[in-house]
Amino acid sequence: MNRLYITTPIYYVNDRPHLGHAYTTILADVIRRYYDMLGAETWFLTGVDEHGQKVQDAAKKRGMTPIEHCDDMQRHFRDLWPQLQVSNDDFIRTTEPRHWNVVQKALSCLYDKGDIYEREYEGWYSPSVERFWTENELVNGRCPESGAEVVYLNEKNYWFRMSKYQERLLAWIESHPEFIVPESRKNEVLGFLARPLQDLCISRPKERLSWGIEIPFDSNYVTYVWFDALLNYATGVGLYADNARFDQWWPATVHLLGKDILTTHCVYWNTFLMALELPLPKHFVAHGWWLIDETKMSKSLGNVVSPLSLRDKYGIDVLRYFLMKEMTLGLDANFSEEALVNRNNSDLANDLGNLLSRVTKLLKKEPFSSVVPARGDETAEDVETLDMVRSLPTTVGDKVRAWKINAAVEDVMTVVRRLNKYVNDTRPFSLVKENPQRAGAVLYNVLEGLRFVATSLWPVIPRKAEQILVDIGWDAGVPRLSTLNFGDLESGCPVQVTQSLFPRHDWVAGASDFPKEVVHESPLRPSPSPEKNMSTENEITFDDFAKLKMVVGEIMEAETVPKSDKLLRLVIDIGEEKRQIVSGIAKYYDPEMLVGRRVVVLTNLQARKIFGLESRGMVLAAADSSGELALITPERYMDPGAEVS
Ligand code: ME8
Repeated sequence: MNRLYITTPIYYVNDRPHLGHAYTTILADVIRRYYDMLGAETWFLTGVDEHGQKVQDAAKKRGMTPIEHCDDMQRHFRDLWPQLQVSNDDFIRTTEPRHWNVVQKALSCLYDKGDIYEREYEGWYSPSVERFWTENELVNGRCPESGAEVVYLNEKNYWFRMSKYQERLLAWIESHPEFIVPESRKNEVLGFLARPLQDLCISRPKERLSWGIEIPFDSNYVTYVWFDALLNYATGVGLYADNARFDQWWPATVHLLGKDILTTHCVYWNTFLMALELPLPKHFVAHGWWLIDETKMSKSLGNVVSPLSLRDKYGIDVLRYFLMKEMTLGLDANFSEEALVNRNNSDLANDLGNLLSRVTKLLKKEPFSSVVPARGDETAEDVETLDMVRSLPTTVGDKVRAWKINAAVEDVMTVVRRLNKYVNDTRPFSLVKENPQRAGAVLYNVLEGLRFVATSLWPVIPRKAEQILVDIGWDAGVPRLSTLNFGDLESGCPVQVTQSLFPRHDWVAGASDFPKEVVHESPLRPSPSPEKNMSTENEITFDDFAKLKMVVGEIMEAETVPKSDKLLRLVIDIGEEKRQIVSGIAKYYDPEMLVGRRVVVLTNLQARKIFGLESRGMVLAAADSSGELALITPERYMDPGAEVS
């Protein structure tokens, strides 16, 4: 496989991210880094789900408009990822114009081909999970999924002919054994599909829920949040906006998800794609839950663990290592701070840290003078250990391709333990007196072993792995797994000892608990801006204001202006014409990300020449005190040319 397009679910912005969200996103990052090392071209998308009842309710609780709430909350997700060493390529918000466009086009397409139809429906509606249930599906008269109250509704809605695709989906799952992983989840989906599939209600009347993407053929409705949310995966790589890019990345290689959202992904999403005549993703990988005291860690239960508090206490590499090692694909895992400390002490401090410090400390002494010793001939004593080292990239690569990250990490740790045994058996610390050459050859083998280990663990613990490589005298950057070659480490390169690379941590039973965070005990509010002195000195009259002609425009083209790092050349459809505008936003927006966006354009600004290009008009943006810039966009879909006043 030479290309990987990997996604995480887009998380609801009804609350802050917790360890469960961090797990899926770090897992995606680790897989992506492994594929980079295996020589693939990769693209990694994550983001946030901003529409629907949950978000509307959360905004209301905080006394904010939904978009104010989303603008504020999305930062907690967007800003978290770099702090956890996650290197996503794109971060999508479902309120972005690029996404509305896709959702509305997809809805129109399905409506035109008759896969969306109108129907009066009477039944039980669960506001908590935003869907209808039949009488038989209710459990003790309540929502079977959330346990919350249901209400009886009679309303006209739009429905997607999901039932039409049941047979095709079943046949697809059965003929593609790796489509849904692990097997237990595949069987769950097959079980679901063994019953007749119902059509899916994909609209919500605005009088009940206004926070959503308007249905293009009926302005009294917004679309169901899942119809909107799932399409993010296609928006993210240019569906209906950039065909070349879309063809490059679609179908997605893998959607990662928790087992809580299996049906929406494996049934709803695949049937939407079939109806839209788009290829299906290659794999759905559903992991288990992080539990606290045998209960799912979740925002609504208020038992969530903050990933940043753990990072601050133990360091990002320890946290990433623990999360990747502790959860077996498909199974639930219990989180406790004690387990994290134990895992750190046994694997990182004892096994790996000890191996590294034993050899680097020995190499500081004579006759080695802190440099990589010469490689010797391979003896019978070496073969088994070195064979294990040499086959590590292949065994790790195989496990990664099977999405078994914890097993890949275990393979690396097996080699670490083997190398420790090799040092114990060959005793280079005693051998150095009688046979310094052989002692040097043993140490060379261990250094090479550590180079294979650090490279194979780099996706999980990038910082520490890079430090190990430097310590053992390798200064050529992180090697690719696919090109690792035993013997490439050059003798004579400097070796160093880094103190406390893998410190032990103490765990005193009952002394402290993990940093639990009960989210929203008091509503989160953005910090109030300092009082501004609203001087009347610069007031303008209404007539002055009326002179400004501002309209909504859609960006058709965007490219950098040669020799300028600030400017972009934009072509904007403003309704009756297309305008070329040169705008100073290059530092804040990638040109690719702008195409399809709707912006506000001041159209009657005198034309100017900027860098030799005629610019007719101005794109409006806001700047905050730190100089960060954000484009002004209409709050919902508007045709180009709509007047702003
Ligand atoms: O479901 N253990 O968003 P969400 C492991 N917006 N992973 C967990 C977890 C736990 N205890 N809790 C959450 C939504 N997760 C929708 C998705 S996608 C088109 C729309 C992770 O904020 C896991 O990946 O409820 C789970 O599937 C996801 O967060 C749910 O996030």
